[in-house]
Amino acid sequence: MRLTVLTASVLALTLGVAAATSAEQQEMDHQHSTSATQQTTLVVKSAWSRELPPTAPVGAAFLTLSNHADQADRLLSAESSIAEVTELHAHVHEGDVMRMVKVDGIDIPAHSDLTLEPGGYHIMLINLHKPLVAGQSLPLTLHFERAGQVDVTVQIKSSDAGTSAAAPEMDHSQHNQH
Ligand SMILES: [Cu+2]
Repeated sequence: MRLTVLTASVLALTLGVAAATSAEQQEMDHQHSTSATQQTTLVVKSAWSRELPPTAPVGAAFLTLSNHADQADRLLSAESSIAEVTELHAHVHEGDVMRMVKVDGIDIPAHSDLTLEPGGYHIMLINLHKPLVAGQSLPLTLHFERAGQVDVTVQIKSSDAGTSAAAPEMDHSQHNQH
């Protein structure tokens, strides 16, 4: 009797998982077809990162998002095979100190450009699997609420190419504690 109950619950669990997977698949299919038709409405430009010493555990990616659609869109998340964790970050002022905070998303108003740049929004690459070397590039996948998935190639610039002069140095100390 006990075995029967157990079997029944295992079966229910299995069915539940199967149903969820199917729904998830349909959702993904839907997103893919959506992104195919809307891809051109969200354009990613000038994606770049800065070279770092080989021992640096974290890096950051910057880019410009151009939303040509009639509706606002939202960058929800990002991922890269070069980093263990990828987060969306903003900088906040606390007195004279600039501190990075993780954000849940970055809004791009309709028919607008939004630039992620040093001292502002950026995509944080945490626990790098390999060094960021000038002249090379890294892959980045962005997930948008409306435009779906967009793959980007991020160019790694040398640190003396004028990329650091425009903004204050970022405080990465909180990441080093991991
Ligand atoms: Cu950051």
